[in-house]
Amino acid sequence: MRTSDTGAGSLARTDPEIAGLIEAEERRERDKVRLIPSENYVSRSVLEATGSVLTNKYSEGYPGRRYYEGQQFVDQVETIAVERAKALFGAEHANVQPYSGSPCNLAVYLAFLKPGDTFMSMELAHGGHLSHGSPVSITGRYFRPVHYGVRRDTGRLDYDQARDIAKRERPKLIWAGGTAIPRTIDFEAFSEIAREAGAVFAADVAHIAGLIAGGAHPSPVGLADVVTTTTHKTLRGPRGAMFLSKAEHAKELDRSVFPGLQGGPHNHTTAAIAVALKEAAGPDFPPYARRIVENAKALAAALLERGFDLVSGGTDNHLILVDLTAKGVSGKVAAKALDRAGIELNFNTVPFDPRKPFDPSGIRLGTPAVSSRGMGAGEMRRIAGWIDDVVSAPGDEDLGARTAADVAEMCRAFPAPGILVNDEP
Ligand code: DSN
Repeated sequence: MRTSDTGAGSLARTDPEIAGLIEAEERRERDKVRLIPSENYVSRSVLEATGSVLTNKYSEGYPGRRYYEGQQFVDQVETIAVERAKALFGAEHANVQPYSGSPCNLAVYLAFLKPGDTFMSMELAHGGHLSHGSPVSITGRYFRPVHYGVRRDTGRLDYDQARDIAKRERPKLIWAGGTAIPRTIDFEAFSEIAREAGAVFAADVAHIAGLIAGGAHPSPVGLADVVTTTTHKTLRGPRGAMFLSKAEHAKELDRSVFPGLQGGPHNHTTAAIAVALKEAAGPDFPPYARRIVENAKALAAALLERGFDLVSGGTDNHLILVDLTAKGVSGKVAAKALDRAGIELNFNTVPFDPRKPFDPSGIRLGTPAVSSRGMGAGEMRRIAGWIDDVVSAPGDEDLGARTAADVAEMCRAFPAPGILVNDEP
């Protein structure tokens, strides 16, 4: 017998308000060109695992060493996820329990540093991440960050500066990676800098993990002592995180995640990570990773043709950072106008930005989600044209509405993975 909260469509019956909002979000994701470089579309299989009964289960500890009974299936799920992560990235050790990217990075600090210790990372305003020592993050308050950045003349990462700072400051830990880096990261160079400084080398590959898995970006695995990543960006899994490490650091890092920072892992997320890792090991994944980069290059070229100023002059990966100063419009004004026009991206600081982070000079965009829909170079050129039109007249509401309709029309030809809602008769 069915009760009121079981069976297909139960959410629509028990909580139509939330069900309606989820359906509205599905339509929004279906009808928009989504260019936020840290976002994507997961498969229906990943969504199913995320929405499973595994959310009911507590399992503090690690497979075979839990503090609660009833782990017959959860242990298998986590072991499969760990083994798939190790195999996909060629790592000696993996841990899939961190709740998300910042807690995962915090585990690295807990394993290797004491409060007040010095570490080195990329300056947030140059493309780093909050958890790499921003003054508003616990990582900047409890430890002592020193930062490298990009060169003013090229917009590219300044490895000489990083080496000089490492020699001078002798950080205990060095981070490579960030959230707004449009160029290939030279992990060999960072490994050498860390070795010279006697520092632990940590690579945060959250943005590019899917490119690495698909062979479209060099891997730091084997060079770095620990590699952290979220699982929901280019890797196209659920919201979560994991780290990969050398075997010698496994114990300390595992202990930092549990019991150091977390209680029970989110087993529904672990299962979905396992599913995503299986997808990432499949034959469709390398072409998807290559398409992301090809699309980013096509979009960058079309924006350059239209006079946009791209930080570093272009892109090698999934991400484009545009400095709108010469266009006479702020990043925030442009991002909001583009969102009304059906093109979703985010405002972003650019290196040496004279404006404040909440209304900076740039916009950040990327191609993971549009590539997951199967869009290609022709669509990238259309998107660049729409961006140009809207950024040139951000206050023109008719233009915004017309563009949004054109965007939705184009999107209809490219079904979004995981999205079931369909208004077609
Ligand atoms: N918030 C993520 C991004 O958008 O890059 C990083 O954590």
